[in-house]
Amino acid sequence: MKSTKKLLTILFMLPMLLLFTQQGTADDADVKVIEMEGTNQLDFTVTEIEVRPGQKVKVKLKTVSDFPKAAMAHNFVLLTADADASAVAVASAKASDNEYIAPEMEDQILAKTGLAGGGETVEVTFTAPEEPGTYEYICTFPGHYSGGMKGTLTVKKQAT
Ligand SMILES: [Cu+2]
Repeated sequence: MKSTKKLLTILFMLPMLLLFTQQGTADDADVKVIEMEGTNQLDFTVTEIEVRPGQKVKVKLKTVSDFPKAAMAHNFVLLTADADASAVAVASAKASDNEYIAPEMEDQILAKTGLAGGGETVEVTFTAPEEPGTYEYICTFPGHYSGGMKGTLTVKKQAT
């Protein structure tokens, strides 16, 4: 009698265990995909991103332009909370041999793509910071940050 009850309990719990396991898998695959374009007007078409702490994020950036890549290309560079965006942009604008990323500024960079010329798409997958707050992202192609090419990634617990 007792063992039957035990067996029933186990049988009852099995589906729940499976459910939990499946949910775990679903969470791992829960990547927030952000698709945006970079324009000749030096804009990201998405300037505000909201994510949960530690969420996996994939940013895809496509450059829409007919100009040659040397004249018009974009990247997505996510900065640390206390980064000096202007300093990163100014230094990186000189790093033409390193896809416009100044090596000495890497400690202020959380995630970055390569450069996308017209018609090209670049992407990066990263884990959002655990610390709630606002993180700026910029394009480090010369003149683009000062031309207004930036946006903010907000980490908050109730992000949608
Ligand atoms: Cu740009």
